[in-house]
Amino acid sequence: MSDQKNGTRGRTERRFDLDRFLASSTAVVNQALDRFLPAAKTRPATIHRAMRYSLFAGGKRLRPALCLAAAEACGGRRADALPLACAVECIHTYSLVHDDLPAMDDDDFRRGKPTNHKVFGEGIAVLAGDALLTQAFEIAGQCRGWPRYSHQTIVLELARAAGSLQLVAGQVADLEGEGRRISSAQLRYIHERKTSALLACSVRLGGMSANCGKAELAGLTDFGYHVGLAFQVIDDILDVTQTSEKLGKTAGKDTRAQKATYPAIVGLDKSRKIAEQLTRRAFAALKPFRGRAIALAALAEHLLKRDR
Ligand code: GRG
Repeated sequence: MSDQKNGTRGRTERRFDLDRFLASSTAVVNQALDRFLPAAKTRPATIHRAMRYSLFAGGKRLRPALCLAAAEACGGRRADALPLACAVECIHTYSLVHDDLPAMDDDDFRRGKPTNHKVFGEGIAVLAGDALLTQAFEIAGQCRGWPRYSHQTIVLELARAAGSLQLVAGQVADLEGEGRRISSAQLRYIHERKTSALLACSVRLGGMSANCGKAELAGLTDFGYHVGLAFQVIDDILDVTQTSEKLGKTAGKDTRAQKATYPAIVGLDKSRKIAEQLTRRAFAALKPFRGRAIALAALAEHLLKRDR
């Protein structure tokens, strides 16, 4: 996207140091996750080592960053959003561990390391994913509610994003679509659920932890939805344009698995344009924040321009 067109890049870069924001959000999230998870030596040590192996393998921590940035945009405190940011990262990591299993995407390489089942075996990898998903709800279960968002609302938000109507639904449609010709509408259905739902949940939970108002929550939902869709289009582009070393996961898998992706259906150039359009829609969703969502805007731009 050209700087002139979106009018955001120059502004966000002058006023906002995204690298610093990401470094500090990653550091606090890693410390908090370390506190929330049982120590590696806790019996049965194998499962705790396996959970920690994938959780601390070097993920980009984008969902937690979005959660913390959303809380800040709504005038909230980082400490209030932090447990929810950790819960979302546990769900995300579980989904990757299961996605890599031979019964799913069958991958040997993730976050720059051998996948969980390659190190611990398939049985333990299934259980590590299960335990990470459960851990997310244990963390969320310890959160307090806020005047506008009860404790129950927070837990429901996570459950709905991770459940059989969203994250799991996306994965089912993805699996069933392999080797088949699918329409752009069906592809959109997959992306909305497999990717967008958890990104939207991340920013919504950040807003809820700041006791945000109705208009702010609607803006965050719209922002998360469009950033999530753009994120997956870029992910598909990177799969065909980058190396495995750069991505930290096996490149070129979508083509080999005959997966429906935007590059496969509309080509690379059109896919880039679609990602730019979606990111513009995400910027537009931040209007109600009148400049307070600078970290979210910078993150949206970063996600569009990322190369891994
Ligand atoms: C229920 C058995 C069972 C499995 C569910 C839901 C699911 C498995 C898998 C979906 C996982 C998936 C691959 C979603 C796509 C989202 C995506 C592009 C993930 C990569 O996110 P990054 O780039 O990864 O943020 P890092 O490693 O940096 O955190």
